[in-house]
Amino acid sequence: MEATQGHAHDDHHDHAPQGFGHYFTTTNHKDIGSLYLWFSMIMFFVGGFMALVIRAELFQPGIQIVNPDVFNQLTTIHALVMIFGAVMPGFVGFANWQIPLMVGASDMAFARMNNWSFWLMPPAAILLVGSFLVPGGAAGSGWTLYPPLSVQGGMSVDMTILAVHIMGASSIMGSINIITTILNMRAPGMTLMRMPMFVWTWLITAYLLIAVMPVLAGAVTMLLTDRHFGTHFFNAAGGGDPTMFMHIFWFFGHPEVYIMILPAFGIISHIIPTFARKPLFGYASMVYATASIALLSFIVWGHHMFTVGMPAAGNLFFMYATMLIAVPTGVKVFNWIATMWKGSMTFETPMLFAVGFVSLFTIGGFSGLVCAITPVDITIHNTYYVVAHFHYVLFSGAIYSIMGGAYFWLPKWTGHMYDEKLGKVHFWLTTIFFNLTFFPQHFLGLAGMPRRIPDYAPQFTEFNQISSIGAFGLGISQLLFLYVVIKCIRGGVKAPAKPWEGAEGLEWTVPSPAPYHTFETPPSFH
Ligand code: CU1
Repeated sequence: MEATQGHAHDDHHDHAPQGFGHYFTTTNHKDIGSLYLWFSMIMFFVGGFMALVIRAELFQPGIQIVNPDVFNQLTTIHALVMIFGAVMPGFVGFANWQIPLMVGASDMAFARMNNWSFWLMPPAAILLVGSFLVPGGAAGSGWTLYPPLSVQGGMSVDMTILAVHIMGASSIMGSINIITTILNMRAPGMTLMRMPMFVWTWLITAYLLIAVMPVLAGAVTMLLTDRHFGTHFFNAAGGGDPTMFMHIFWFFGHPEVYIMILPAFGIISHIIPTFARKPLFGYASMVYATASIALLSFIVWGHHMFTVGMPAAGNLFFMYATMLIAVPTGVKVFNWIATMWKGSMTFETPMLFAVGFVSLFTIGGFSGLVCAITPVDITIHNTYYVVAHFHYVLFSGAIYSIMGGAYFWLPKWTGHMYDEKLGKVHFWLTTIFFNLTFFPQHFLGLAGMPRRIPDYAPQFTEFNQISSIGAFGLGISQLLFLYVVIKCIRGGVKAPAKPWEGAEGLEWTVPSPAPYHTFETPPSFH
């Protein structure tokens, strides 16, 4: 725009930041969605790099690459970066892009707060990753920050606590935005029980976040005052109780697990009907199963602490409550399979990731049931079996859904088709190397190899070497994903309005009769 002295209303345009600067001030849900997704991608590679250092150290027994302190710091920050930096922001990116489009809203309800929610994330990431550089190195207590180790640690623990606070604030604001958008800004005709499944899963996830992020904030604040203000919340010598931290932490931590998987269930519930060319089977049961999982997630936290000496009645309660979650989860898996049953299926990359999700996440679900059995867990607690279990849930669960969802919606987001052949190569390399990395860890755990230890007894060598080779293959394969995404953004075959033969309309994931329009174009309100 040319200089326009005397036209005050043009000033805004004259001073609007251009180029990347525009992203600092944007209130557009699509821009903010892209910011979250790129942030997630960067954190995925940062956390993945740490994982590769861990796997390099574990390639043989003995200490070769990093000392035990740095090893502990790597396991701690790898987890925090992947959970709070890669998985959660990835799903928030999908929420920003898709929820307004799916419910027919013009944008998120609080567009400026949306900008702030995102821009809180990079400082938190800098605090987390930068804590390696301060004297004493990053926090080495594990991502659970258990006292007394986390009370004794250096200033990196304070940086981690501050990072957790900032990311928690971001999550709470994001959740308020999502709930308000969904409850107040749906287009006429979009009743709650007609909402696409991804919207439902995020609505429930947002309530989980608002319920548990303040609990985590309380726990780490008590940790902070124990560290610096002479309180003894978690200090037995002062009348406190370190076990109490575990109870508070896992009251947050278990719902957090579902925060990282419910939006994945939503994404998968869009991909499978599209490529099976059948409406989602059991829409209402999917909604109720999601809500049941969310409610049950609040009463199972004790399954993380079967070894701390709870009464047998407590252990048994947490065991049975945990096993109960298999019921609604089973409903979902049944519904996905029933959706595919006799469908006219094709296997483009998003569908490969969705079918991979259903198969491999279910393995993680079953190993979770194994862990839930109190007497079994007492023997496998703190072993590699647990590491294998939660990587099946988080990688072939959460990450598979993020990648499948990215391939699924990239044509809509960019206007171009991605390279299908490379996408399929990416899926198969990922799936082969993922299983090579994590399946042997079940055997290591059952044989008694402890987690979070840089050295191990020689009989564990072979399975560790297989796992480490798999990890490097897995890490390198993800560069292909980055390449396919960049290539798709920069150009390629123009995507039609409905890239997947018209089968991806929202009517495929809502109950019949479908809404009278599918919001492919903004609905009119007169
Ligand atoms: Cu749990």
